[in-house]
Amino acid sequence: MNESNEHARWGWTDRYREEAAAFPEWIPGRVTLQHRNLYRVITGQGELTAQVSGKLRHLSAASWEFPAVGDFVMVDKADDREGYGTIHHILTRKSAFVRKAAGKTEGAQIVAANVDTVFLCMALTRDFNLKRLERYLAIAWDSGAVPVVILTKSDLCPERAAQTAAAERTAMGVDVVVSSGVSGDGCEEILQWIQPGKTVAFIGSSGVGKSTLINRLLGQERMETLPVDKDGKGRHSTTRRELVMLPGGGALIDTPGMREIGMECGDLSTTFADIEELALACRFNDCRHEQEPGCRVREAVGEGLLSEERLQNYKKLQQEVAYQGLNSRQIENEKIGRMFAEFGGIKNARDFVKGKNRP
Ligand SMILES: Nc1nc2c(ncn2[C@@H]2O[C@H](COP(=O)(O)OP(=O)(O)OP(=O)(O)O)[C@@H](O)[C@H]2O)c(=O)[nH]1
Ligand SMILES: [Mg+2]
Repeated sequence: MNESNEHARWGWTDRYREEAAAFPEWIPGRVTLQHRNLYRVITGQGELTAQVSGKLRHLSAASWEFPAVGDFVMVDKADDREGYGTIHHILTRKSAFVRKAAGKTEGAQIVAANVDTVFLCMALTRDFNLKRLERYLAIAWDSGAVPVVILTKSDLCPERAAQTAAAERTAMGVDVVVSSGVSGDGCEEILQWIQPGKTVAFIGSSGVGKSTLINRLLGQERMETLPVDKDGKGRHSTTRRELVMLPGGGALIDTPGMREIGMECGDLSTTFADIEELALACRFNDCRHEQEPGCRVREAVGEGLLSEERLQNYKKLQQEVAYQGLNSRQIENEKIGRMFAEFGGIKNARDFVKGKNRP
């Protein structure tokens, strides 16, 4: 991408430009699609099909270290094959929505990178599930992107006031939009987040209507959609994550419905700010809110200020976060640690830089 206004509309900012300047031999681009080890990358000089360089592959131990849809990357255009290239470097992500790989106990997977707003989509039908929403919110807060809750299929649910109010209570201050890809309900509101220079991603179970909503917002049948089965379950019609650059500026990422969303990462403190605030008044700093004396959280349950169910869900998620490995900040630290291993660790690297900067 070059310095043109057009690229700024795609989210290319000074922050990326400065980092990219360290690699003058390569050109910057943005990953729009991934299929196994092949990537589609859009650059100022057209679209390329690219693979990861041998060195980058060698340095990348975990899947989150490989390029993901939404990443800004430095690529080398192949001299011998028009339209092909090699990805040498991933520019530092400003946000990453991470989930646990389906069916595995470890291995974080990046669903979308460099997202400004993540639309957490949940249908107002049988899909509606506040516990799942809590999980999504925790992961979204940890990702660095701002969550917005989208309640879909409003045309199928005339009585939605109670569900909307319940979602608003769970989301605590996060915007909740009621929408329909069929009637167009809520679309104008959603479009307010889709601005030049911004990236949005749609996340949620299969069949909730993410792609239908995206088509409605785009005004064209850009994404494939499939009817839900007789149990109301989606059929995984979208099978890959894809970023679409909008003609008016801005980028939008459609994702396949998730079967499972693990708590590999999750910022519980924002999602459960009410409980964490109550916990500050507990007598013991490490209060587990079980039988401890002076527990303000249990008191609040007794007073009807907090539901027992919400407290149990908080404890369950807390355990998952504790046991299922690293959160994204730890992942980032671990990565930095590995990058500086040859200097004898991050501390030596810092001392080295300080020493260099000394007059
Ligand atoms: N009535 C109604 N049906 C909808 C709406 N949105 C989607 N549908 C239908 O629900 C089915 C699933 O929609 P999709 O857009 O494919 O769902 P998705 O969330 O993209 O699903 P995956 O790609 O599998 O993750 C399709 O038959 C759509 O026509 C809506 O707002 N109202
Ligand atoms: Mg879809």
